[in-house]
Amino acid sequence: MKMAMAARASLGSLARASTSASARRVTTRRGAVPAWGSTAHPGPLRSVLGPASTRVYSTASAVKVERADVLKDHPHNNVTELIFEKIGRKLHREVDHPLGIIKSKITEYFESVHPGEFELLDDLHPVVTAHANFDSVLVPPDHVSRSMNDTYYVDDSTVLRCHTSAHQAELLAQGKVKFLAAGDVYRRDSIDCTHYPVFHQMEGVRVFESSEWEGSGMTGTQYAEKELRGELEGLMKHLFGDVECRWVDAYFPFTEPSAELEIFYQGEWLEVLGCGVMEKQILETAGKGDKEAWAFGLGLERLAMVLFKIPDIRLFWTEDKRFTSQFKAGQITEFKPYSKYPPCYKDVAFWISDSFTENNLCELVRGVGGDLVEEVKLIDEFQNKKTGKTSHCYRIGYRSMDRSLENAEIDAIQETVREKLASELQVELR
Ligand code: FA5
Ligand code: MG
Repeated sequence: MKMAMAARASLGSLARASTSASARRVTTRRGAVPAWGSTAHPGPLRSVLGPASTRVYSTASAVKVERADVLKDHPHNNVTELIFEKIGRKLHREVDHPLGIIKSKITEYFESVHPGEFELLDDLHPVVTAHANFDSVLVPPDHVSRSMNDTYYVDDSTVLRCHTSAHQAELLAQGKVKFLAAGDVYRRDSIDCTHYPVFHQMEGVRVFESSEWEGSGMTGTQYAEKELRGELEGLMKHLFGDVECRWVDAYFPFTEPSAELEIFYQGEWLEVLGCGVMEKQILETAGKGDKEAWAFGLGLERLAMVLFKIPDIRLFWTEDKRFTSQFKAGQITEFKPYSKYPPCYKDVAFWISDSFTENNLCELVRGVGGDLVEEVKLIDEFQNKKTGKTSHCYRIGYRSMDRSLENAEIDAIQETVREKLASELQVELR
């Protein structure tokens, strides 16, 4: 897991490519907070909100994404049919869906700590300019996350947002100083039970006036950092009670200092959010150069998996009643697996081409097998000394959440995968 997370930072994450898990410094364990700031959240939290039905967060959805908005005939368009089908599902806006429930829980927390102050935006358009997605949050021109290998491009200057941070600058410029922005985000990424090319994030931003840190004996940055850490630890307590979590040093182009929070789940550390003190330049551009701010971006699926004990990220997308009927607005209940159908594994080995990437392989496999694809894992790799060619062997795990798979069905899928590997990724099958 630690290794896998390090690899991920170089693939899809907005963190710096060179950040390796082993090189990161763990600063906090179990809510005790030594290095990344120093105080705990003030006291236990009292929910000031009534039952879920009295809350007013969700409004009618206005945003509608048309097929022609994203599946364009442009040489750099890499949006797939499968991705298009997911746009517009807006799982985070369904009050009885685990993602909607957790979104409400988080909103409720900020409402309890800052009554009436945080605004929730959860219907922002997922198709954004590359400028908003990258430049507005200072992502360098050569950053790996800008590549077509990592991001879904509609055309050269338009992308499916790969993080909710794409909205930071715009919302700040509108004059907002305390807000939460939740939405679906899109990334070409590896395939396993905690990664999916479409997932949901919630962004939080809080801007401070100089009068708030003056007299604290701290710089604005120190003050914002301390507040941020306290708020997020308070949030973890609000969501999980006594969960084991730790701070890990991180890098994001838009924050300094930066950190990630991990939660211990199913025997492994799971990264649930990234955060930090906003880079001054972003505030300056929004006409707020004399202020400080913190920002965080958390993965709603990751938190929901821990909270509801949902073992596979694909389950969030199922419309199977045995899943959807288990959850009710305002209630955190443990997921009861309704079946566990056996997986079916198929291996494929090939000599890679110069342009081969694992993300392209995952996209191709998912394009053929859809949500039956549970995992794509490199199980063997070697180089032929004479030819200099590199061989990869991948094990593809297929499993349905809802039914038993027929061997013939998977054989047919695998055969198509093999054909496409040769024709589309130009690899040499072995
Ligand atoms: C970001 O996206 C930053 N924008 C977060 C941020 C915001 C940092 C504001 C600082 C200030 P990152 O790429 O690490 O960072 O993703 C944030 C979270 O999204 C992760 O911690 C994880 O919970 C979730 N996540 C990332 N990739 C996936 C994926 N493929 N599937 C599911 N969840 C994911
Ligand atoms: Mg990260």
